[in-house]
Amino acid sequence: MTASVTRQTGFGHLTGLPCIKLQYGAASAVISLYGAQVLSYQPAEGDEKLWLSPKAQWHNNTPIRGGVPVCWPWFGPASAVFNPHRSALPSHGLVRNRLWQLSQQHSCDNAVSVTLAIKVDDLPHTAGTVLLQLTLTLADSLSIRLHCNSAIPQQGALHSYFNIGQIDSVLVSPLPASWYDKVSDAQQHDKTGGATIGSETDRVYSGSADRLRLDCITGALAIGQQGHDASVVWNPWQARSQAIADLASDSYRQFVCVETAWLNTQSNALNLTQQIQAL
Ligand code: TA6
Repeated sequence: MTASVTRQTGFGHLTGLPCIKLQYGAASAVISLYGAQVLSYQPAEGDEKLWLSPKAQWHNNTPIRGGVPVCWPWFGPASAVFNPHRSALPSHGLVRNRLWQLSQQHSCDNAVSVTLAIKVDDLPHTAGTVLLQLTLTLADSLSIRLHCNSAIPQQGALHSYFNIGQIDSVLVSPLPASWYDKVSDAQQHDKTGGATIGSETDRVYSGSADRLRLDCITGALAIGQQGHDASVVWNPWQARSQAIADLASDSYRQFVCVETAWLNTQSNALNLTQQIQAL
């Protein structure tokens, strides 16, 4: 199979953005060095599985809205563990709006892969410098692995935005019968074993399975997960979509986030993988 790794400048309307394109036969993926954010995954030419907001930006320290943002070392607002000085810290950690470096690349008959790395020396809760790496491997699926060998308090999430065509066609399954619902700030239950989206949805499913399935009008995907302790399903729905500057008012109809997360805050190394495969 023909495999290649090439640098490109700009992606879609994100002009000037430094990116790397991986090609493996008819499959391709594009990752931005800004945020180590996967922006595109096409298992076959033109069949885009990820969603990128038409209003996404990468200037002025803005994290890119869409693709697969990397949340690290905290998820959502920084809890007290990560914020000993009670500073104003960004949501979802520190690395979504920083430039990473290409540190390794490899192509062979079976796959093509790149590793991006970033050294972070300004963690509010830990002294010293910590190396964080993201390895992207493209073959008959796309595997995204976030790893950090330092045993420090760290959370992580691969906050994937999936291109679902039509929001009322979405089913994410199998999911645990109980979840923490951020919208109602309460634990919720149902026995259907899956999530459909018909209103604002922000659910944290602890102990989710190693393999989820996303059904939607653009085709089914298998979402493999390893090293996680939770999965998050998010859609802002109409009112929140209108309130988020880098979403268009109807954007909520076009994506669902299915996120692979490690949310434990005890000291640990991190080795989190999400694998996306068209079915
Ligand atoms: O993963 C869901 C979530 O944490 C939501 O609560 C929502 O705010 C979303 O992520 C987007 O966060 P962001 O910081 O990218 O606006």
